[in-house]
Amino acid sequence: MAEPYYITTAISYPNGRPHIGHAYEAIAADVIARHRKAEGFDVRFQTGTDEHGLKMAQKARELGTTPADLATEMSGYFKDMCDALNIDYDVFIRTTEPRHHAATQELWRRMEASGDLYLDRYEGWYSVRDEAYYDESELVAGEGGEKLSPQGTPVEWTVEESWFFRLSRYQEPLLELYRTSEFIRPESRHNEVMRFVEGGLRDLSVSRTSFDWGVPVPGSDGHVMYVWVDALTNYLTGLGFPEEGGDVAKWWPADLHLIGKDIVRFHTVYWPAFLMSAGLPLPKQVFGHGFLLNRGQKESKSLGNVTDPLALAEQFGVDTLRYFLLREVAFGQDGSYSPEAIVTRANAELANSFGNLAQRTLSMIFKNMGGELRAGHELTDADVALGDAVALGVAGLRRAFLDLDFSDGLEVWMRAVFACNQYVDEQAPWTLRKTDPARMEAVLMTLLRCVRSLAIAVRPVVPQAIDTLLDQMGVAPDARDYGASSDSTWLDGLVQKGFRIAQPVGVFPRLDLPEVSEAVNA
Ligand code: ME8
Repeated sequence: MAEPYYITTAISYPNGRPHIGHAYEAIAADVIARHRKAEGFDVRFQTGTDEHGLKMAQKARELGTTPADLATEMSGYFKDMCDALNIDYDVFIRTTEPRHHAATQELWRRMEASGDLYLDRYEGWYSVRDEAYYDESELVAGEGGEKLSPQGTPVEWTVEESWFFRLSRYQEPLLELYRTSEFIRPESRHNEVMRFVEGGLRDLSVSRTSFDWGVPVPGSDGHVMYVWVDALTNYLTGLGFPEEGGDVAKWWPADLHLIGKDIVRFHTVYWPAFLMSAGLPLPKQVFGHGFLLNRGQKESKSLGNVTDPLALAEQFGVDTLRYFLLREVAFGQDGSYSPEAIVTRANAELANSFGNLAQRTLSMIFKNMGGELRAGHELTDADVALGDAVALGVAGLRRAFLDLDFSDGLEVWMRAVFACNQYVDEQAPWTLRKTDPARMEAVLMTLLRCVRSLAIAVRPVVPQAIDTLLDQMGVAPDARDYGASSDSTWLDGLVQKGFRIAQPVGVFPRLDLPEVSEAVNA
């Protein structure tokens, strides 16, 4: 039976429309999910929206609407984004769903039963934007000398009666977890969190009385849960928790929580502590990816540089955007994008290298062999060497992707594409047509097999284009995973069936920079 693999993204605040950071995270998670499927895992992929908390309540007031209506409208845009970017999730969770309230209240009761919750008074610096309390020592000074959170957001002195979670109890178990597993990745985030926890943990305020837009605390009138308690629980809600069997038994603990670097502390300190308290297994890994910057700058309304990810996808193509983001950004680090960088990368690698290889190969088979395929050619050293180079590139991509190292994986893959293009130039099948037609066929069939391997390898990143290409090559829809038959078995099968290559249609068009960038800036 296939091994289960459960991956989640953060659930986004639907207090506005999705931005490029949301698109980046969704795309990366989708590539991981598709890659694991291609590797033969039984995959479950969950995403959604985080609809409670002061931030939502304040935004709704500002817009003259209710938090529930705001959440419903904006959550729809997040779903639309997933559809538009080809994000193949299994579960989209909204934290306002009744099942989520039930799951969160059950987690609360379990933490209470462990003696980890107590009622007290809270005084501290609260940032609504971050939905987090900060220590005086963590604050930084703003330009006018005002106090700001370490993320640079405004803080207010807040006093309220609150339930507390005994986070201080979990310092040692957490350090033990970090030391003995690969719980936090990448390494830089692991080190940050180690240092933070080594510095000591204070108990955490986990309820609010100043507003009511949240999950009610069981048996404590007037208290709603701190939004992060409820938000983190979404990963269990989607599996049907508190039911014990079924999906919880099959999928929990999660294999990977993919999140951005700004919320690593919530996922690697609070979340495992809550789970330990409730007696539940811990997720296997939390990966904190970097931030995406627009020409090196953070997007913000005041700078006027906020980009709609769907407009980018429309301008450049969904597959192009997906490829660019994973190829350009070293996963885990911050990255930058611009129309020029997208076009340059897409043209150099997708259009001129892989697209051109596939197009040249199919069109020479169509023109020079009437589209007919043949098997059983005698192979030269050059043919065998090319097959080896491609096999190495594919294996390199798969290994790197398992390690979430997408840019390196794609680079190794691209080297194999270059090897194929060099082989075409050296073998010059267009001249062999007259001098040695049998050799020309061997060259074209070698290339066709290589194109198939390279296409299947990169399919998780650019699924639409690759499926269109594989359709033209007669690769059956259920034979597009890494475990599918070998290239030679596949070719024999096509020859037996009498499959013919038709006039090919290119799948990676060349992009034109001036037009594209004018359109984006318009
Ligand atoms: O943090 N580049 O929601 P959110 C890359 N509701 N990633 C970015 C980014 C950028 N410029 N900006 C944000 C929340 N992100 C909580 C999560 S999970 C139980 C609750 C990432 O809408 C961010 O790091 O502010 C997070 O992983 C995700 O987008 C949603 O951010």
